[in-house]
Amino acid sequence: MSKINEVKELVEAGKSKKIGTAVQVALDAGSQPGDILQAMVDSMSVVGDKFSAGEIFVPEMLIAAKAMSKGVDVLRPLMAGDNSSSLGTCIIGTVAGDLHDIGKNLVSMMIESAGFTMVDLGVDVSAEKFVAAIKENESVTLVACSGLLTTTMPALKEAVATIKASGLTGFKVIVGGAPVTPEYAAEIGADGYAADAGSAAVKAKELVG
Ligand code: B12
Repeated sequence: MSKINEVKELVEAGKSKKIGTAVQVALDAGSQPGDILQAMVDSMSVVGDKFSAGEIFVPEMLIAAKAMSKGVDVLRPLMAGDNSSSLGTCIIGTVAGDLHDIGKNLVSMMIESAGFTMVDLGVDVSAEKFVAAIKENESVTLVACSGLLTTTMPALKEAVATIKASGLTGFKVIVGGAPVTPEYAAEIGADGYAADAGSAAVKAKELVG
């Protein structure tokens, strides 16, 4: 089995203790960090499909998520950019009622590598907490809201509406997450949308630059 496939299988099986070494072995064997990351993202899709099919349940999803996070920890230093932070501060969080953070963390990592200073509010972030963070932090140029559940799309809408109604200015709002479409992003008044972490970084630069 190729080293990268081993990483894929360990994520699917939720083997947190083995994943760090497996990622390192894949890197040492010449795999690119981006390819290893993509393999882990693919694993999470497989896990989601198995959950949909009733083959696995929430605990299995959770241990797979933990394994992926451990794998990402090994890749993080290799994916980071120059950290010059010249594009200002980006506030990021997963919206209220939503506990998914892998995608948000990847988006955070890539936006950081594009030159932003990140302030990560974590998961289950209320609209008011986003607004408070914009007030508390200096030179906020971007607010990024993540939503992974169809049931939390209204929370995404509320976050954008509350941020826009706050009267605060000087930043753009970008939204994303699996159920979010460019049309929905536009409909709720977001300034930008991106489908994945790589394009989120490109869009972030475009919005702020
Ligand atoms: C892992 C996981 C969990 C873990 C999360 C752990 C964690 N720390 O994140 C746990 C076990 C907690 C969980 C719980 C639940 N989950 Co869940 N989960 C998943 C799973 C398998 C993987 C998600 C993931 O990490 N994907 C990998 C990342 C890299 O992809 P991503 O999140 O989509 O992010 C990318 C893009 O969307 C985008 N992006 C994301 N955020 C942002 C933000 C911005 C600003 C931008 C620009 C882009 C962007 O860029 C990211 C990187 O490329 C998905 C299945 C799937 N196919 O996604 C189900 C899934 C999302 N979960 C689902 C469900 C139903 C649930 C539960 C309701 C289950 C239950 N019965 O309790 C609960 C809800 C808990 C809650 N209140 O949030 C459904 C959602 C269905 C729907 N359409 O609403 C899915 C799709 C599974 C399924 N097929 O049914 N889950």
